[in-house]
Amino acid sequence: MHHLWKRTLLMTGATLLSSGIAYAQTPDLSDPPEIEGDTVGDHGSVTLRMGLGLAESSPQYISSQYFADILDQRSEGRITVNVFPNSQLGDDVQMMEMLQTGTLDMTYPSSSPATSYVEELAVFDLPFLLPTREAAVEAMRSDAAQEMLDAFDGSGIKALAFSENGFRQLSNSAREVSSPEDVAGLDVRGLTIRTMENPVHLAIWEALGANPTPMAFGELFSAMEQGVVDGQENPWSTILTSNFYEVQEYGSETRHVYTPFIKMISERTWDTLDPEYQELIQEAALQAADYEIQLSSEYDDWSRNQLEERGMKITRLSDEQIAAFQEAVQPVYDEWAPRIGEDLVAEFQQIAESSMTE
Ligand code: KDG
Repeated sequence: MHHLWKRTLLMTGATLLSSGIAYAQTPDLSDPPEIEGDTVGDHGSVTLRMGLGLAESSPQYISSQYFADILDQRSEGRITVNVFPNSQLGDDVQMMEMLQTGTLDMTYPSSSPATSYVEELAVFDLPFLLPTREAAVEAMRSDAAQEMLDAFDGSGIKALAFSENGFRQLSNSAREVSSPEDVAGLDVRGLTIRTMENPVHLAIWEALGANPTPMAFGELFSAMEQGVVDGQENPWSTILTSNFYEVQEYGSETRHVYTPFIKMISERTWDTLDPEYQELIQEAALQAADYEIQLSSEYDDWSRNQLEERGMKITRLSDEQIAAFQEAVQPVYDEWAPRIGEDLVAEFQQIAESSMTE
């Protein structure tokens, strides 16, 4: 299994080469850590179906194949994970509901649409809260974050681990953007921006004078292609691996939100598993999450550079320009910090400040 997904990626790359576009499909990625640990006992054969939103070349998919490899190897082939990318089984909201009904075993959504299950997750949606990957990882591995994962218990979803979707960047098809005024439009209409189905993201783009439009990820490419929305916001690696650059001319390095992924399993599935299989799945989820963060970090700047090579005009923002965005979205904190919990917000702000002084 380990080498199958590598061959898949190479085939994907070869497809691009056959079309005459000599673009690399992935950066030179770190190999996954060697799979260590004892083989678990024979508690029967299990096949887990996992639905993902992103493409085969994404860190989300590559790390999920590593997750599958760990389970395959440490169960001597008794635990199989079949991974379905590209939102083919549904979007994040639909797949979480499928976990609750038991019609899907696993999924790996952004934390943002999951705030309907655990409202404290919205702390990760607060704009410009976590400025560095180090701060984000410390926040995701904190006791407070573990309490958010535990808060899913009883919802039909067991949340196993946080990993990295990444720093979100603005893209659009209308104009270069380097200020909130460019988003709102002074003598032209405000940009229509697709957001995840999350109230804090709606508030952010309303505060910036845009017309926010919540929409499932799987509908986004065609909505941009048809001009239903002017733009969207996602990490560079998603904009690249989901080919958004084909329908988005402009990018702005806003890094306005750091979004985690959450690896999830259906409680109906979980409850059928022997405790030894449960322990292995939990351990593998954390190992795959750490690997995914590593992959995402290797994709980040490389993806932005690839997007420029493929024709996107990407505006890098100065500290002063970022400060103008931070000032414009301050009302989001005024509204949402009390709802999320001032203590939790303050704890993550402390993590952020410490990371800037280290
Ligand atoms: O499966 C996860 C994807 O759907 C993820 O990219 C979600 O960031 C996301 C978005 O913008 O919907």
